[in-house]
Amino acid sequence: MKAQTDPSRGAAAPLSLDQAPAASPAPGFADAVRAGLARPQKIIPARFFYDRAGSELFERITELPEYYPTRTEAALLAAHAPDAARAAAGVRTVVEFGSGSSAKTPLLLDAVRPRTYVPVDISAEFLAVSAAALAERHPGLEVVPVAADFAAPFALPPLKGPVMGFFPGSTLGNFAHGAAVDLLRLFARALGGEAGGGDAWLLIGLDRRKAVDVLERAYDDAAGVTAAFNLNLLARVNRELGGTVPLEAFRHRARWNERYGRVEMHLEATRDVSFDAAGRSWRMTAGETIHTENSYKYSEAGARVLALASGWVPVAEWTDADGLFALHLWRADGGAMEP
Ligand code: AVJ
Repeated sequence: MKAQTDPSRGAAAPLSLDQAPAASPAPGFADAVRAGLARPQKIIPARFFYDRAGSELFERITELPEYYPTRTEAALLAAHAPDAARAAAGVRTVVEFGSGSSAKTPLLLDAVRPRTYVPVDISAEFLAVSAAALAERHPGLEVVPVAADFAAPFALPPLKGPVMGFFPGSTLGNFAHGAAVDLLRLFARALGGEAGGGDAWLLIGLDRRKAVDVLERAYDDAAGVTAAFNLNLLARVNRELGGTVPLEAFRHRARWNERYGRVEMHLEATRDVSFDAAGRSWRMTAGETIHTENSYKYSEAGARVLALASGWVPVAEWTDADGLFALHLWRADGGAMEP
């Protein structure tokens, strides 16, 4: 890895994404790109969207007129966090998975008033900033940040129950159904709810199925922010993996896949291209795509099956007037033996 030594670089005019300076690769990124680009349908996993530029672009997505999930979920939380707090009475600890900037957390903490808040996030930087802000806003609240990838088995500090997990943002939508069940089982175990006889709850936000044009517009906005978010993945390959991907030869695609019940994002080659990345040479033909994200959508019935298949019992569901998004309250089923 070459160090950046030219001091004029940081002061230069804003760099376009593909000219940005080299950066050290995120753990697992090179392996994921090597494996993903070698497949017949090329893929790069969605979790690599979120470098600094990608996280900033995602923040802009959440403010777009077409991207309804964030503001709809925030309104649902404002309206129904007190209902969730009443249903799950006596919660002492709230654990948030993938807390990120924790923008929605105060709405929940104000209603539940736990003693301890445990934000779990892969970004230690995000964690430190948001943990400090929350501690200030909620005097007396014990904040115990955990820097971990919530999608891999991770250790939590000993938790005082009852515990409520909080998983907003329809983040679960990025996981295929089997992986979603695995993750939800992991949450049940981590929160002490499965077979441990503990009392555990999960408040989870899931985007709903709806008209295809509404879904596709939410992932292909008029201002092109989602396109920039998707293309940043290739810019990141260039920055971190010595890539020579010609960004102008790719276009953003978002399309609903009815069979799987998901919005897919792809990066489509607009001409035959060849480039280097992660120590290999790659070729793509015009029209070929790299699949970069799945965003699964759940009907009410679909969400119920998901819960019951993964160790949780649906207790309540709150949705907006247009049925765009839903907040679900589930309770761990305690591992009771069934005949
Ligand atoms: C953060 C995974 C919930 O799937 O809607 C937004 C990410 N991708 N626009 C989603 C995303 C494109 C978002 N999640």
